Amino acid sequence: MDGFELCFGRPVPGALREGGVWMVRWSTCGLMGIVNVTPDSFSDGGRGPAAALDHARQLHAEGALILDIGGESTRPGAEPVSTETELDRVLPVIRGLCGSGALISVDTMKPEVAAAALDAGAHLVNDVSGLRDPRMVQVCAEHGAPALLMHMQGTPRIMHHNPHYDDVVAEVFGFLRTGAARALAAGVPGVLLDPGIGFGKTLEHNLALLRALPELTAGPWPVLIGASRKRMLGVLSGEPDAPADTRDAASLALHLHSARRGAALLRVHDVLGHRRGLRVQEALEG
Ligand code: HH2
Repeated sequence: MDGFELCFGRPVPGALREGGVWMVRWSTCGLMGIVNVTPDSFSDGGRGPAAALDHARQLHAEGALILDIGGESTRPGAEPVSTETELDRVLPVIRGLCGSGALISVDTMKPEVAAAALDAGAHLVNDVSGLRDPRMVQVCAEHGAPALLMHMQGTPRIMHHNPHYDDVVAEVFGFLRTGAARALAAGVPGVLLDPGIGFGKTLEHNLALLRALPELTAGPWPVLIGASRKRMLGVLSGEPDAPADTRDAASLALHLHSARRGAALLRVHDVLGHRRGLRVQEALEG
C-alpha cells in the first residue's frame, strides 16, 4: 500500500465505506493540529472553549487532517484534573466542530471523557497513557473509534524523575505492538502508534527512538510523532531556556526527519508552517 489508512467502525468525514467499516486514507504524511483547552499547557495554555474553537477552525483551514482536542495538560509535573473539568473544557469545542468536515480526536486518559466526547461528535481517541485503563479499549470498541496509543513511562506528575530503560527501543516498540494487538482483538477498529516523545524519556531515549523510527514505521500500523515545541528541541538547538513558542523551526526539522522515515502523522502547534515544509520536502523527493 502506498500512503496510510485508518479504519473506523462508523461513518466519519472523508471516509470511504468498505464492507462494514469506513476507511480514511491519505497519501503523504498528514498533520494533527493541537487544540489545547487548558489554562496551563506548556506552550499554548490559556485558551477557553470559545477561543479554542476559533483556533481549531483555523488549524482545519490550514490543512490539519485531524484536530486533537485536549482538556488536561500532560506537561512534566502537571496535576490531574477532574472528569467534570475536562468535559467542561472539551465538549463545547467538539460540539462546535461537528459538521465542519474535520476529523476530531479527543486527547484524554479517562474512559468517561472519551465516551462523552465520542457521543458528542469526536471520531477517535488519543490516549497518552497507552490504553492503561482497560475500560478505554471497551469505549473505543463500542463507539467504533480508532485509538491512538502512546507510550509513557510513569505519569505526567513524576515522569521526569529518573526514567530508566534497559533497551528503550525494544521496550517502547514492544509495548506499542502488544497494545495494538490487544486493542484490535478487543474490537477497536484501528490503531495509530506513538512512541511518546518526551514522556518519561531522557534526551538520549528520545533520540534513540527517533533514530529507530524506520523499524516501527515498517510495521502495519500508522505511526504518529509529536515533538512540537518540546524541551528537547530547545536543548538540541542550543537554547534550552528560550520560550516554547520559539521552537517551531526546530519542531519542523525534527518532524521532517520523521516524515522521511515513514511517519504517517505529525502532532503540531504550527500547522501552516509544517504544511509548507512538508510540501517542499515532497517536491524535492519527487
Ligand atoms: N504530547 C502532548 C500531549 N498529547 N499526544 C500524543 N499522541 N503524542 C504526543 O507527543 C503528545 C500528546 C504534550 O503536548 P501539548 O499538548 O502541546 O502540551 P500539554 O500536554 O501541556 O497540553
